[in-house]
Amino acid sequence: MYLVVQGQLDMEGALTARDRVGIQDFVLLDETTETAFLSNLKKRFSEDLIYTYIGTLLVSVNPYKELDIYNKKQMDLYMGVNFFELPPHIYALADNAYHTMLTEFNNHFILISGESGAGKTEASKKILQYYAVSCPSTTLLDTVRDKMLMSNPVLEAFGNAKTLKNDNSSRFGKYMDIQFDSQGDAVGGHILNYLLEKSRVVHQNHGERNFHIFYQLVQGGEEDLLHQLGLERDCQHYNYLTQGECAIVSSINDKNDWKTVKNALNVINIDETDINHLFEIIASVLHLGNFHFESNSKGQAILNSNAELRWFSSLLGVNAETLRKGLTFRWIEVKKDEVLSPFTTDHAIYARDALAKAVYGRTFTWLVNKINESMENTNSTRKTVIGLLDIYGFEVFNLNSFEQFCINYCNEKLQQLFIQLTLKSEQEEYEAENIEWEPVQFFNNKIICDLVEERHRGIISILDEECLRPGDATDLTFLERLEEKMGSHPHFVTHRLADKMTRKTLERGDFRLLHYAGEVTYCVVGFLDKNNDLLYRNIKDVSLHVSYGIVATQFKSSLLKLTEILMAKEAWYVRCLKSNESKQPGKFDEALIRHQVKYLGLMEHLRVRRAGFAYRRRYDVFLQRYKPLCPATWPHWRGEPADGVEVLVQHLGYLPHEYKMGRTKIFIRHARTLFATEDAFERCKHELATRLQAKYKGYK
Ligand code: AD9
Ligand code: MG
Repeated sequence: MYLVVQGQLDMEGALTARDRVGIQDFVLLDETTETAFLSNLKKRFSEDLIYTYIGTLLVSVNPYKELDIYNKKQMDLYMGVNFFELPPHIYALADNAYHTMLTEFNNHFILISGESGAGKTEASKKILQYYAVSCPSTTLLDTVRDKMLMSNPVLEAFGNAKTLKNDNSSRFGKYMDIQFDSQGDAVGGHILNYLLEKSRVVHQNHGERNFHIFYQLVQGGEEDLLHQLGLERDCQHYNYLTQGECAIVSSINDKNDWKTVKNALNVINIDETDINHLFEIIASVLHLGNFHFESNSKGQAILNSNAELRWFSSLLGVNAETLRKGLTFRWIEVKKDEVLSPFTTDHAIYARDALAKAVYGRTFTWLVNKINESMENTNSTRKTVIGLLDIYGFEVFNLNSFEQFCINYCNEKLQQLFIQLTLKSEQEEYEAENIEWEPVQFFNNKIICDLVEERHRGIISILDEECLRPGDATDLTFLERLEEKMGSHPHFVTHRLADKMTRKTLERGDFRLLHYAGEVTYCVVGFLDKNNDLLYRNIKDVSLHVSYGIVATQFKSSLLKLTEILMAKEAWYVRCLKSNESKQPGKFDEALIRHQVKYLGLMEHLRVRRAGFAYRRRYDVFLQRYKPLCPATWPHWRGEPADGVEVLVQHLGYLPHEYKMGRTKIFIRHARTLFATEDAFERCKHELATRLQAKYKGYK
């Protein structure tokens, strides 16, 4: 067994290749300093080699340009090949998860992480394509694969948007199970979605857009369709599309994307009637955004947009006059009677926007359900799954609000999961197995997760309490409560403390969290409202049955469930790094990358990997598989499995530093040792089969 560096042997003679393209697995690096790590990454990046391993973890650096490495030929190359025999690739990771799943018949997941714009969504698409294209197929199942693939453009149209960080930023979290039957056929899929950033429907910051689908419809929609929906072919006409002042983006082709989405909707079996409804809803939201309110002499809101009101009510099939009332009056109960109390224009706008968000949010959930129905595998044979997790990445803007708080909390949780599954459990296992071990220090972000989510004490609990407190609770009283309770927490900074610490000063309405990935200053304005996600009752009565609840708490419990789902599976990791802030092809911003390498804990991961053992197997499992390789263990070993394994590896010529014997398992330092054993096993199987065949022939 040998290692290949970009097709050349990694032996002394191939030093030039190694110098030029760096090393494909950081575990083999001569030193484990950050400088050596970055220099290797940079070397490879400059040769368009964006992937590097740390053992079985894949590090990916966003090239911001199309590379010719994602095609059928490449997929074929990686199919069924051992991890380290070819240059690192996302296909290699996908393939290894797949083959391990088939041989061990267990469930896996691939955790793709990194900050906004680092390449998570692209990576998840490449993995899905790999499974859809490369796995064995019977024609019957092709439709399931098509549906899985086509779920992407649809969900991206409705759930992604241009932000300042990323022109195609995911504004929802997505976990997708790909289900395989025992032959390895992809037979079905299921998506769980997490907290869509609904506020984007009604408000976009400068330089950002609403969800792609709105622009696709307005720019790409057929004349007839626009006419039928009462829409103009001009994004500038719609309030909800123009706040960011960048409806047209050079990197995005809304017209083409429209065609792709329409085609995808057909593939995933959404029927014509439902597709029409879907666009009617999108159009109705655009009309709703153009509702204009004026104030009468008493300061009461008057809806002044009859044409838009007519369009909205006819598209959604609701009564126009009831809606008008719903948006301009509040129903209050006085001594069991319902009395109408007029809104101010501010209230009316709030009610309008709340309705738009609710309509869009519900439509998104409906769409995910439809996609799930269409990918559902009705065949009840036993299956295994590979889960793909692609969520919104950590993000910091000039102004950060409730949405960033939720997104960054979610990233904090995933980092915690990574720590638990790699750094912590890995080291605990060595201890439990009595393997001599020099502990590697790492920053455990549990303290930040607790700060946010701890029951009764965390930020989310305090937010809920304020939301439920009758009377005068406001965003600022919430901040006061936070300051009272969190004031001395090492990861929480109030404006008073910020001044004391002479850090960057904070505005009065802000608080700052020291996240694992950096400092973020949050402005509390809107926290209570967004957490309540309140829709005035009378509007609910008019149009929808939308439940409202305490958003952050629901999010917290769905993340908890997700963690449980993931913990029950075998994990694979893709850590995506953003190469530069300006989305330039081939630009390697060293400071930016160094920062990500640090906070993602890549150096610690490398140290644990290097000091540790790439593979471990229970003695009985190891012996059962490899016993044909040694006369003393074949066909039966009568003693303890551990002793049998010792005899076996001695026979195979393992050197003392290459393995260690634990309490219940053998630990093997390098993957290549195990691969060599695996190769020997394959040859042995082949020889046995040939011998049996010959014997059988002779017998005949
Ligand atoms: V966010 O958290 O959803 O805002 P992601 O998902 O991490 O973010 P995304 O995958 O959307 O980032 O990548 C951002 C952009 O980088 C893409 O639109 C591509 O233009 C570019 N990109 C990312 N990965 C690759 C790649 N492997 N090859 C070429 C890439 N371009
Ligand atoms: Mg994304």
